[in-house]
Amino acid sequence: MNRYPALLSALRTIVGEAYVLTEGDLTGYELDWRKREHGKALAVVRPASTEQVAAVVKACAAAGVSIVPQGGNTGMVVGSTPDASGTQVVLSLTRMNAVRTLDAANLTITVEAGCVLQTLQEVCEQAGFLFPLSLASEGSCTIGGNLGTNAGGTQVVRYGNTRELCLGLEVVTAQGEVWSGLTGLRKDNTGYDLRHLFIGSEGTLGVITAATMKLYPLPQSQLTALAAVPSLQAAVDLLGLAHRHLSAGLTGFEVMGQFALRLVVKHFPQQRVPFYESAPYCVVLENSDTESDSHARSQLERLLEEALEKGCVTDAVVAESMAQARALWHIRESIPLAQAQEGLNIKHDISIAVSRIPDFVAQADAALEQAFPGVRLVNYGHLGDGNLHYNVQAPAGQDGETFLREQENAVNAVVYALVDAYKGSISAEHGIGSLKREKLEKHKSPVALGLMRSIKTALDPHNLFNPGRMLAARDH
Ligand code: FAD
Ligand code: 2HG
Ligand code: ZN
Repeated sequence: MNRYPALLSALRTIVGEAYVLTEGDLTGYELDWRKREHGKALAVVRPASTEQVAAVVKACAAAGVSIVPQGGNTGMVVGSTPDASGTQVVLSLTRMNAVRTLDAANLTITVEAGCVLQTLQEVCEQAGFLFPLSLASEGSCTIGGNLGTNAGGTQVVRYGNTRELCLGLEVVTAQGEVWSGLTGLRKDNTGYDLRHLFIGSEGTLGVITAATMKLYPLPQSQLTALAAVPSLQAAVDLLGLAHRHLSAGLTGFEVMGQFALRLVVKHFPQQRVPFYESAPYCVVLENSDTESDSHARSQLERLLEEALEKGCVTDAVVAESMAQARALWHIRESIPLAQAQEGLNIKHDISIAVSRIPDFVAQADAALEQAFPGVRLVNYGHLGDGNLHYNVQAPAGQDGETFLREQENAVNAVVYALVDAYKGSISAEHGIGSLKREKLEKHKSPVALGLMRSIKTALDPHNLFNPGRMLAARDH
């Protein structure tokens, strides 16, 4: 017997019988990507328009039922799935996936929140433009989720996070009103910039229904290289050289530790992974060029020659074709999947000033090895942005679930104490969700937390949207 029969009936009237799911297998909506928590939804509601979203929000608010906005459900911090109470509505935006307009002269595209990122990239490319946001989950994550988390990915070094790519939003507020902010203006200083409140708010302040995003010209050439480096310091030195040689052409700079690459080889044996056996780290870097392929190649070759001379690279390969470039990127993108195959792991999505990363990692590696002998460190990520996925896997032969249950807090304490000491961030790109909520309270200043609570209370006074995520529900 379902609770809230009147609400369910109202929701069916708003979106149609077929789009209010209460029975059958709802695992895809209720279980997070990392399989950390399996919640229970009152219903999964799938609206087809902004008007329907507004009506759903009003109906839920009237019934006192909270809403969990959801896109592709690829989030890493348990923020897009319902809690276990069976009283929350999952509002899935995936039916709202239309491209509304593409303004070539203004270099903007306006798209609905449920559009899958890869679809958006493809639409833009077909029209002769680049939409540069790129993540390994792009085949299923949505632009609404990307905005909700302010996703980063592999092109941030040149184009910035999702926030930097967004020029306007359409949002349904907690009062069920529609804020239409899809201006596409690059300059607009008419008071508080509301768009920035909703970006990165993880579904706690409003439902993003559409967005106007920036477009870029397609580069003439995109060249990818893989380089073996003798140390993390050498990778940082290579990054400095890459900035100097490639300037704005440097569009990606990713580091991969040896154990991370071993996991790729183990779980995806069909992939060819150069250099990993002999180098502690490898780097994937990309040069995008507006001139020509030969110009891009000569720039990249000059960079690698100097890096080899200086000893910050020991071996390197430059992709000869698009297929080879994709294969090199595929190695990097396979790491999270390989790690998931290896078992549950403790993720640390941290950022630290690039210059301090080698010292941080040396200290953190030593502290963890001493406290948890045999622990396996899966260190990789967006070094160009100072963002590491400094993940910890149980010692070989130990069950991941048990390791997490018994040691997660102690492992986190070691890593986050060092992150604080290095003035870094405990969440560079994945957000807070429910997984890091208590950590946020420990690592953010009371003043910052107070301001965040004031914003939540002002925009969502009845705690309708994603309660208990990012901020504790009792705070409002
Ligand atoms: P969901 O997981 O559905 O939701 C994420 C959050 O946004 C939730 O809090 C949800 O409530 C909120 N939300 C969703 N839609 C809306 C909306 N319309 N309005 C308001 N709030 C909304 N992340 C990175 O930053 N960089 C990476 O490189 C990266 N790589 C990844 C690789 C893999 C293999 C996987 C599985 C994940 C990766 N992620 C990465 C994490 C994840 O893909 C991103 O956080 C992504 O932006 C989430 O999009 P989504 O549509 O799946 O959102
Ligand atoms: C990536 O960069 C993602 O691949 C996932 O942000 C990171 O699984 C992770 O820890
Ligand atoms: Zn990442």
